[in-house]
Amino acid sequence: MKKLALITGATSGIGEATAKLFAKNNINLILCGRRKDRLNELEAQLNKLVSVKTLSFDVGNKKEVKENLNSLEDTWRNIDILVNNAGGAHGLDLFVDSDVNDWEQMIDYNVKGLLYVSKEIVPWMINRKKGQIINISSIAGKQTYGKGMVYCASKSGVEAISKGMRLELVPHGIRVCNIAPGAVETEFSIVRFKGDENKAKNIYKHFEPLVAQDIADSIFYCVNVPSHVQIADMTIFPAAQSDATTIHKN
Ligand code: 8X3
Repeated sequence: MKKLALITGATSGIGEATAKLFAKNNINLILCGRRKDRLNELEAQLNKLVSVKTLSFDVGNKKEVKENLNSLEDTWRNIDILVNNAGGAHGLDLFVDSDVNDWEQMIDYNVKGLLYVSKEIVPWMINRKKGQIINISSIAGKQTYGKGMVYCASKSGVEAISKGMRLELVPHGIRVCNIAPGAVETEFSIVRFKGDENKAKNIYKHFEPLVAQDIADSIFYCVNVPSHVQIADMTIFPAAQSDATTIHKN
């Protein structure tokens, strides 16, 4: 029987690459994101391969999360794999210069959004006594760097949530995997720098960054290990990176 995965933040980057890879490998999909047009495009591409449902909502809005996930018919609630990927960084500034709206977005999406989505889906997994949860964290969740304090705090939150979920869900047959990427060239830095594409491009100059596909491949590896194996934590850097702020550039 085909597995079913729900992916948040499926409209771009790691979420989109994961959706495509899952579809190629016969995993049915519930794709969630804010941008309806992108969801529709992706659905049109992938429904040739697998069954696809799209839900357009904002993970930071608890009412929207509840309503959308509870609109799923019973068969779509048999979710085998939840990929909590939605989130991002807003701003790269000293705390004293940083914008309160940026903090709120990062905490609302990266922490509260992940919790809102999981709160609806985890009970369905508990009922089925199985499931896999992949939380997309960041090296920023393991190492705090200057000008990234609130982003790092939000991703430290993801790390704590992954550990807490594992403690509570392992007895229910649910495996929890935390994936912490380093520098991945996606829309991540464009969003962080509020649309400044040059500034974003500079981050990835003079070394070969990861691409979304690299993380999708890692996610796919984690969901395909035998059922007695649980990849608890995976940190993935480009070959040129050695910690959050150390990148060997040519
Ligand atoms: C993305 C990687 O290094 O900007 O989470 O924190 S980093």
